[in-house]
Amino acid sequence: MAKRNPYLIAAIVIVVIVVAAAAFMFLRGGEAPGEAEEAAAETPTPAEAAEGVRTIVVTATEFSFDPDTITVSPGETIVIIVRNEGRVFHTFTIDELGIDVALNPGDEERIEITVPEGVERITFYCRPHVGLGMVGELVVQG
Ligand SMILES: [Cu+2]
Repeated sequence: MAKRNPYLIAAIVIVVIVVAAAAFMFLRGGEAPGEAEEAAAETPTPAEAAEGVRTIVVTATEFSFDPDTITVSPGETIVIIVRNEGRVFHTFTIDELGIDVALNPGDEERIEITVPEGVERITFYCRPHVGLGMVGELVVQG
């Protein structure tokens, strides 16, 4: 009877484990990118959800934002998803924070905002339609 070589058995076990791990990672890697892309636009990332970052969807139409008032806390970080559901170009603009997002009809953009301390209100508006009352505000409370 041939005596089994313990080193050979150990080597075979290691090869089997490595191959299984590689196959597992390959299968997972094949699925992940598509899911991540789809989820990115509308839902908070896992990190945001874990940290309790609020996500607020704001729709822009002719000629208003809905909602047009958002209550926030000083120092809070929020994510605003702006969707242009109208038929003309709109912007979501906040001068104080250097935000100026352009949206063609059907566009959607994700904006992360950290609310500064020491302010009571932050106005957002649409550049072409501010004169038509297309404005809103972040009301800072707390
Ligand atoms: Cu507009």
